[in-house]
Amino acid sequence: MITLYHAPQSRSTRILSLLEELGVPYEIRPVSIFRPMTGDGSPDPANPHPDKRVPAIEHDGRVVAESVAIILYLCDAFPAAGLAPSPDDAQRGDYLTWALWYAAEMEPAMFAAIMDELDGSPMKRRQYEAAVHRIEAALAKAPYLMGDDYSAVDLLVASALAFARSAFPPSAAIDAYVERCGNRPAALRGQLLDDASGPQHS
Ligand SMILES: N[C@@H](CCC(=O)N[C@@H](CS)C(=O)NCC(=O)O)C(=O)O
Repeated sequence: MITLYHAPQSRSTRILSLLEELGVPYEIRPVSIFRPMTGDGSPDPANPHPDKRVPAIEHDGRVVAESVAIILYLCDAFPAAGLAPSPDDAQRGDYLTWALWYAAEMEPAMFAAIMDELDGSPMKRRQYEAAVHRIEAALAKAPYLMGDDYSAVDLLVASALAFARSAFPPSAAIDAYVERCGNRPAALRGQLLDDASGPQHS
């Protein structure tokens, strides 16, 4: 059994969608978190995440934290859903590159844009422009980051684009990609579960 430690409208929302994609049994354990944007909420002692953040999962007594780690872990543990190339697949390197690139490059660039830090830092501006370029170049070639098929890295990247769409430049290709990924039945079910799991937060 998998337990997802979840707070609504947070980075754990995409793990709800992932679990729906995987079609495996799981339970949602709501936890409170501190919300730095509003100052609401407080860390929950029941949350096994080392920093009392979300997402965290527990699977067969093991705790996994960090969005990307959880996604890689679950897609390998439940390969039947076909969301990740196996370790011997030729696309595995590409998949790991996108997943780690998201955490190391895209998310910091996205938050630099959200916090209006790009004009004050040529280094952050360069990282941001490289991130945008990489997404646009991939979507100019194919409907998904790794080609014709949806994968877990699309769930990751598209959820961030949806969360902070205005932090990225206007682009019909990005809009269509966000819609394509967000309209998947599993993503819609994940969103409904998120809406039902707690009060609205800004
Ligand atoms: N890099 C982490 C970030 C986790 C994170 O910051 N989660 C936020 C919610 S979106 C949180 O739990 N914040 C509570 C806090 O900062 O104490 C991941 O992707 O899992």
